[in-house]
Amino acid sequence: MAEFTFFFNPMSRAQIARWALHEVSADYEPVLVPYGEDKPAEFLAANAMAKIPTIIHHAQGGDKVVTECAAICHYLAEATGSSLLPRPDEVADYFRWLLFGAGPLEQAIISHAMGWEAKDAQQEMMLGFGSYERTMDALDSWLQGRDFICGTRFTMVDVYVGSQVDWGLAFGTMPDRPAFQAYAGRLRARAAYAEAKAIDNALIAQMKQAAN
Ligand SMILES: N[C@@H](CCC(=O)N[C@@H](CS)C(=O)NCC(=O)O)C(=O)O
Repeated sequence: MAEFTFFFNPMSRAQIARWALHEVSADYEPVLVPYGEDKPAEFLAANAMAKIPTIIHHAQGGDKVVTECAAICHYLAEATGSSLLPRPDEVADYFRWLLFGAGPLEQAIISHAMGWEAKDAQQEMMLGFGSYERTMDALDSWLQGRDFICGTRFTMVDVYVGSQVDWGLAFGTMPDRPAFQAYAGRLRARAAYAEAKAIDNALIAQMKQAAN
């Protein structure tokens, strides 16, 4: 049995988890979860939200289920003792932006794409991301003069935050700014990014062909 079971669909956020799996050279068994009714029972038992990605780590002490892309990325680095874990001087930036990515950034991007925004200053104050513009400006200014979230070194937080930027630029849900483009360019040069993308893109092509 592989060390990790990976429930995924190539047309989903599971691409983030696959990139993380490849960054840590994980031994994993992919299990395709179709959209619609026919979801594997093992998947539904593992994740009551029925959301992908979901992983099961067949660890020595027993199976561990991990959901949420940000948690999966960090967990994989921890479980494999990866060099992509933050060093002591990177911990603050690493967790600050990992949680920023899973909270304000994701919510700002999705809300903006759905056409939802705060109606007034009172609502903006209550929204964790404030506004789309504030969120974009905060990330943009952080990336000025930095190669990666923690500075010069690529760490696992870049898989998560970087995926949001990569997807945001690809789908036009994030503004096309020089700091975002430069960051995405550095991420796309990673061997593990290319490996994971090639697998998902091939599967997407197969699925499209089968649907025609
Ligand atoms: N907060 C979750 C979101 C996962 C999510 O929404 N996945 C979508 C695909 S991108 C999904 O499983 N949709 C199927 C459904 O909701 O039934 C994460 O970060 O992993």
